[in-house]
Amino acid sequence: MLNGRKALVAAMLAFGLVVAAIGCGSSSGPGLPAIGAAKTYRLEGFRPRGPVEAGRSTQVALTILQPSGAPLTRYRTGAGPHTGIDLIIVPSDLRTLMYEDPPVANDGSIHQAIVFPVAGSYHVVVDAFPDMPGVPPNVQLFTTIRVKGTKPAPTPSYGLATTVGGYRFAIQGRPKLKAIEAAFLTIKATDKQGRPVVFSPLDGALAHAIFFREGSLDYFHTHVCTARTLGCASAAFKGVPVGSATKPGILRVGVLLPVAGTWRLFLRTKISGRELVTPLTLVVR
Ligand SMILES: [Cu+2]
Repeated sequence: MLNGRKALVAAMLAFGLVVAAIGCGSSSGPGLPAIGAAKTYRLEGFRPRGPVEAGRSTQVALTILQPSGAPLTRYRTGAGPHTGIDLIIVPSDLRTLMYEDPPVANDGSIHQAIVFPVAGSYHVVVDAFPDMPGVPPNVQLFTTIRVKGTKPAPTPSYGLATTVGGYRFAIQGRPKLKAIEAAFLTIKATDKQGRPVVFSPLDGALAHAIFFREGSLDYFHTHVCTARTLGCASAAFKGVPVGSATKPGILRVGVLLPVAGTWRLFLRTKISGRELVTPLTLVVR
């Protein structure tokens, strides 16, 4: 049991944190040789550059440059955790989450139309899965988009249970989560009649659990899988005993969060052909 837990910690750290460090890069001032930058992946030609309007379709565009400076053009697709690249965008108040798997053009450029629902500052996570020998299984890069408009209504205070699209998602018990300590959450999903829901596979997993920390917007992403979903079998999840789902309507979600604080969990699932994003809140001591 202990070995399993240690392996979970190691593998989750590798997936969620060490890889994130690649995206941080090191800065180089004017006149200094760009030693750090040459070793890191980075975003090139990111758009939009200036503030955009809320409620209107906006083209988000980017290319990932490899440490060599060449654009990254080969992404892992198919039965991996994702379709090659995830574009995850959250407003800084974490009221909602936007998630896209944009197509990659032959030159490595990525274009995705996004409608930003309300004014605010939006945190952009580009989570990419390169398909090349000798590269990390995934690369995470971050940036910010500013959206103008009227001040939105206050963010709802999500708790341990949320109803979305008529389905109630409830974290069972009162989980005692600690920073850098692996744990599992049990989440029960029921329909209006109280019956357990039936999940359909979505992007290679039965559920995607995407975590952001309030304030700092630290990011962690894991999956719930069954024998029928292969989204937990890729190199990015090597050795991770990720969550499981053995009973209808019950998801077991593996959690390993790096720092104490309040974390918003966005649970992506598919029920009756409809994709749902359910916000929940967790406190990590
Ligand atoms: Cu996912």
